[in-house]
Amino acid sequence: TAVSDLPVHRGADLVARAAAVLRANDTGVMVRAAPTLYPHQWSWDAAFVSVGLAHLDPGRACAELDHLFRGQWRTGMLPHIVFDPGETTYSPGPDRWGCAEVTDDAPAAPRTSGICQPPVHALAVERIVALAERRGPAAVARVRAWLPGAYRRLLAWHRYLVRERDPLRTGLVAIHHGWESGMDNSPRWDGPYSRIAVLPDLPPYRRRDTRVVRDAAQRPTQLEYDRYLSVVEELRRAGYDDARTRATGGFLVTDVFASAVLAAASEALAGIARSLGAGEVAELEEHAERFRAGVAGSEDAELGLALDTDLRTGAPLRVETVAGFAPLLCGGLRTAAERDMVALLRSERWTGHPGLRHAVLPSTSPAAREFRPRAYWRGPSWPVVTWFFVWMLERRGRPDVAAPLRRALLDELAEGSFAEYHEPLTGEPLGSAAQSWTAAAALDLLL
Ligand code: 9YW
Repeated sequence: TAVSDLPVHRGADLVARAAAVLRANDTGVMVRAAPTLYPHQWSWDAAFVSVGLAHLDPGRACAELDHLFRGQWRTGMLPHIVFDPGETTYSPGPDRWGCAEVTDDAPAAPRTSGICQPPVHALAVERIVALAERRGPAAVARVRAWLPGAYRRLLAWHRYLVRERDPLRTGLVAIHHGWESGMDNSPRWDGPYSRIAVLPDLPPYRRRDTRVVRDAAQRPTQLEYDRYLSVVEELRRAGYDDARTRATGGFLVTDVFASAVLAAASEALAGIARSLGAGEVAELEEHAERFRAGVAGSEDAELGLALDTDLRTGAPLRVETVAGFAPLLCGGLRTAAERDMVALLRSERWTGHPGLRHAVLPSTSPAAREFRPRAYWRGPSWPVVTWFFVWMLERRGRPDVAAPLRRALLDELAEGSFAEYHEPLTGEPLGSAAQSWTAAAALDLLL
């Protein structure tokens, strides 16, 4: 059944169940990304989850981000995982990362990973403020009291990215591990990873994902995983020193999606700075402009998508993934180019593909050679990703492009398990059920 065809009370039922998912995943101090598979706090998950929480309890939304901020590094980096000290089963865990053991930049507590994820946080804060305003004076007062502290954290985070991930001012964020993209085994990274040699002395490890998700075909292969952990080991041995990694790291790639996120988030942060009377408005607007231009300049004329670049070889990574629509997140294309990109999004290579169960965005084009409908970021549709595009398109004043995606996403979510991702041709829910950011997406779309 399609949610758009359902009576109102069924929508309300989905809201109640989404709220219950967030409550059940809440440890009291943070919301686990997923109940069993991901029992810690992930960075971009926390931002998305805080938007869901803002619909229920604005104070709890602020607390969720405060928990993440406690893991912030002295450099300003927000780590991709803040570990729950009571949970020891997830791998790679804090000992494997060994951050505080190798650098004073990492906090001793809480323990964190040593890499980051797409900087969606300022966009979440912008939305939390707007939702509080919808709720009334008490919510506004709560969020306003919290905002100046959150702003300083976000400013340090953005300055870190600008300083360490784009020192040459190209307007593109470089990532040091595929996990930093948030799209772990996307075919975007196959080229760069093919050159990563598995360390002969890679310490042994036990994976968690293939024990929880029984269908191994959905998850990265063993060789992929060995390479991921070899890069982690290399980063650790470099003391998580960004300059060293830029000079010698095996994996160094510009991420067009993260760059678009930084452009949009810089715009949001500039707005927050303005509302606080802070002095950094012009600096943040300049960041937005720079990264918007970098993203627009990455468009490949032949594929019609924006592409990442392998900085070790200089080669553009020519794969048709959802990240290629990055310019639609932040703007910057000329009118005709944006029109063409929207047409591509609606075409048979993407949401107009006749085999799709729902006209949402699959992680890889179903028409591409690399498409694998069950394999994690190689084809499945991720509700959080379509939600993010809907949100950014509406934010940019393109409700015409957002509306069909919004409807299709609600239809995909109506099945009610709040899955991590879906098989896009059948709609079958895959990965973890009761994934927090999927529940947050449902709340934000329905409330
Ligand atoms: C992992 C939590 C995380 C997301 C990532 C996604 C996956 C697996 O799950 O990572 O073990 O880190 O790829 O984007 O933040 O939902």
